[in-house]
Amino acid sequence: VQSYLEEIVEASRENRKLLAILIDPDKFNESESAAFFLKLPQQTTHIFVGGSTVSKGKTCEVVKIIKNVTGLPVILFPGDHSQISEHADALLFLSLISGRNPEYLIEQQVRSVEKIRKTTLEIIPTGYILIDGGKETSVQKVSNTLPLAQNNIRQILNTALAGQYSGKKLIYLEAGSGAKFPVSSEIIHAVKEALEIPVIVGGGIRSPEQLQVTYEAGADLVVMGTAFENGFFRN
Ligand code: 1GP
Repeated sequence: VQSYLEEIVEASRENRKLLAILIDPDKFNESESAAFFLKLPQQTTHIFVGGSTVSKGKTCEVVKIIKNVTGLPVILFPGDHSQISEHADALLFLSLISGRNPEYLIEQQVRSVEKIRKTTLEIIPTGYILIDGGKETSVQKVSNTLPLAQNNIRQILNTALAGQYSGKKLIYLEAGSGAKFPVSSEIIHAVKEALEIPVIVGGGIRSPEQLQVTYEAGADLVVMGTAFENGFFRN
């Protein structure tokens, strides 16, 4: 099997757009899981699993259920070191590089290592950049860091490049789950132009039109969560 990262890099090179649906384990309803997967858009390529805070043991439970109902790759998108499950396929090894809180730059990462070493998860180094989405999101609250302002494109761009230069394989531009407005096309375009690695964009993208706009701006992979919490677009 080719690596999950390689698949994303190749899609990016060939301009094939990817769509990840984000499942928050605490909000996942087991009895409706089969119906949930049937209603997902056909173009869905990945399932991401995670949340800023998730109750203990829930991630593992939910990943196992998801693996039973779909053949899509299941990638962990953990809010902290407790959200790691050996049953997933890969792990976004996130560093919150927009923030200045060592807890989410390196401490959680160090604390996750012993667990990760016991798994066969593919580890994908990812620079995670929190950008203002018009309201205080749970990433901001839990991480106790400030998002970068959307008009400070220079700072966002420099942060993304610093991520690439320090070896991150993906850059994730995050407006936060349930953001009032998503990351602007101007930001996505500027980051995509400058970077050599794939760009993930998420937060506040709710309609097929917004999804299209995000792709056109240059996102390689878009993450949608809230819009699918009931299994379908809530236009
Ligand atoms: C959050 O980027 C994801 O981490 C998805 O956000 O729930 O707003 O789609 P939404």
